[in-house]
Amino acid sequence: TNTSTYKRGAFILFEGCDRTGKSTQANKLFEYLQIKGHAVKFWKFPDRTTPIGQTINAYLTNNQELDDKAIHLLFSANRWECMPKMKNLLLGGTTIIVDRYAYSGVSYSASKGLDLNWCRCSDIGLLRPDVIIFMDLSTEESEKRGGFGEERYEKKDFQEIVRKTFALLKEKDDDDSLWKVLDAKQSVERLHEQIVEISLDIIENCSQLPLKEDN
Ligand code: Z5A
Ligand code: MG
Repeated sequence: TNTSTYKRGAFILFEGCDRTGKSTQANKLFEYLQIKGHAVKFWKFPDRTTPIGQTINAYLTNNQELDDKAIHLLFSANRWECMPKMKNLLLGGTTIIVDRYAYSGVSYSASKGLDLNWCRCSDIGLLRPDVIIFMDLSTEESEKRGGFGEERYEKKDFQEIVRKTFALLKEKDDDDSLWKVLDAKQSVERLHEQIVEISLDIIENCSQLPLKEDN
């Protein structure tokens, strides 16, 4: 192939605590890019459709108990099982919009008291996103949005710790310019405008760069 004209897709990741609007914005971005004629796919973690994902779902809905480390590794395995497909799509020029990923994996598990560095180990070598759109919202605000309290981690005090752990991960990141922290309290439309701008820029700028791995 002619490397000067070859363009890979971008890996655009949405992260953040509960009810911060990740899925709303990820879906809106997906629709926008699709209408504009981009090759684009949507991916959500946990992917509850696979056998591993079904176990994760049983755990999150409080239908199954699992050791904290065992469930952490299953969340991670759920990402690993998707890597070949995701890699092929990106190399084939398709942009993927991902709703939660390894940063959720580490933040939620470490917030339960597991060692942060131990938590990071099982995700080493996964594809690295080209941008992390971090939806930041106070726990007071997210609680107002409803739907809180049905799944395992949906408790205010816990969410507070998760938010701090996400902030720590950003701080520890070798390349914290990857993180775009947005004030998730803004309107859906206002946020969408900012996300479109960030995403078009990333799609353009990463198209000639090699895929990177998480470390
Ligand atoms: N988890 C983990 O432990 N380890 C891992 O490795 C991974 C995940 C990948 C399930 O995740 C749980 O798994 C999660 C982390 C853990 N723990 N919890 N709890 P999930 O992604 O399946 O969770 P979810 O059910 O999709 O909820 P969510 O992601 O927390 O919500 P969201 O996607 O951020 O928000 P939303 O659905 O777009 O919006 C929430 C509500 O707010 C909704 O009523 C919207 O209409 C409203 N909304 C959205 N935007 C706005 C604005 N701008 N203003 C006002 N209202 C808004
Ligand atoms: Mg969601």
